[in-house]
Amino acid sequence: MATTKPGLDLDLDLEAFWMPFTANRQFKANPRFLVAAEGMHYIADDGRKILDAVSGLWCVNAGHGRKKITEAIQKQTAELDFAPGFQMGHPGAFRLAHRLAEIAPAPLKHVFFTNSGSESVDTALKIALAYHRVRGEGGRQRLIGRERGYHGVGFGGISVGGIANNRKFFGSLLAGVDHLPHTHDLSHNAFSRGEPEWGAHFADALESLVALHDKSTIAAVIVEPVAGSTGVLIPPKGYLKRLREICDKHQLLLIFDEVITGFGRLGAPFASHYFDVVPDMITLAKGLTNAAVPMGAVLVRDEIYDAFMKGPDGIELFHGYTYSGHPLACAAGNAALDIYREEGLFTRGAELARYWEDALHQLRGLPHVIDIRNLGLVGAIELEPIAGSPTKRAGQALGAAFDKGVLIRTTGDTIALSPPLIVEKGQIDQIAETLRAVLKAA
Ligand code: PXG
Repeated sequence: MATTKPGLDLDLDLEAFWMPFTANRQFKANPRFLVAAEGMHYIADDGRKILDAVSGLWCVNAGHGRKKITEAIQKQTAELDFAPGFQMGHPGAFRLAHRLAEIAPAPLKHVFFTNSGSESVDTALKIALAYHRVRGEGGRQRLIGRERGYHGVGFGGISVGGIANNRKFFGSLLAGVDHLPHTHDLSHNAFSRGEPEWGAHFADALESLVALHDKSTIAAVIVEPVAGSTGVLIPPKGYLKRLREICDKHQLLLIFDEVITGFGRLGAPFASHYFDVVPDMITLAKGLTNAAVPMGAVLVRDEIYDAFMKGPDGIELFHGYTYSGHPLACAAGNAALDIYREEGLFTRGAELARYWEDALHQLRGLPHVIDIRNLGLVGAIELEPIAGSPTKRAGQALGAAFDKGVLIRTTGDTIALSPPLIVEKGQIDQIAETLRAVLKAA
């Protein structure tokens, strides 16, 4: 296999890097490189400007190459490159935790740092199990996820997750996990604008799981408020509130996985604010540092933290990572929060949501478009699969859009869109017009 791409001024060994979630052979036969980024754009290796309609991978919420973040990282690495996080502290981590707790829904006042969304999810699941144990209900060991859920790739995350390909290769996973049904039903909800009217009753499946397993065996329920990487599934009106009520009734912890919905994606700081539903823990990553340095976090409710702090002297939670609260990540996180605040990016999505919605729904009626859905600055266009070749139609659209200068994301046969929150209306038009041209030809 060729080790260099013709025209690319780099001598690259394409085989050494086993690329994540990538068809390696296909990519390496026809590689696509991004070599620089600024604002709303990437620069491809052929020098073309590519409009980023997906915030990298749903993570560069404030746009690319933000000077303030770059400078904060540079300053931090010159001053204190690393500090051990076990039995030692550095100010940046405490500062960032405090600021996150200020933004979080009121009772979630404590922050555990990780390095990714996957680690945040596994951390939250472990805290849930340990919490029930320290308060004397160690029988609550069952975890409940949802079909089509994506919670990263750790063993905890794939166990509660609901995407078959992410699970089936990896053995028996965690024991004692069950799943709620997903809420996606095009026969009722196709082309809904915002939250679908129909489907809150899907939450009642949690009552059935409680009846089946008994509440005394269930520790926690984890869901994405809006499922992202499984195809942008918007929760039906009232669904999340109902889940919260059922969790309260049976003392189940409710975890919102806000790795995608956090940091302004829906036009509010977190989805929890947007839906006015307060979970017991929130998992974060991605936009936390505007993706400039890997970092994740779990926001934890007072009562949970307090239960641990009342235990015997010594380490309260036997969990943590070498890089929990890494100084560079904290510097990037603090700078990202400054930008989100100064530029009003937590609520900019709300101002643009209607324009975004209209731009996307104007694509209704194009060939093979079977659904369009949106919320805040997230959107999806679902295409009818080519018979016998699922994912191919959307995959071709991705290639065609890239050739026309717009980076989109696809999952199955759904095009997923989540532009940086600094997107301008003209750029929303460009995304929609590019997709119109691509889909017309599909
Ligand atoms: N939870 C959610 C809800 C996510 O979306 C993770 C956890 C895991 O985060 P890390 O940082 O471990 O990857 C995610 C990640 C896509 C795509 O294109 C989505 C994710 C990652 C990569 C690609 O849909 N989400």
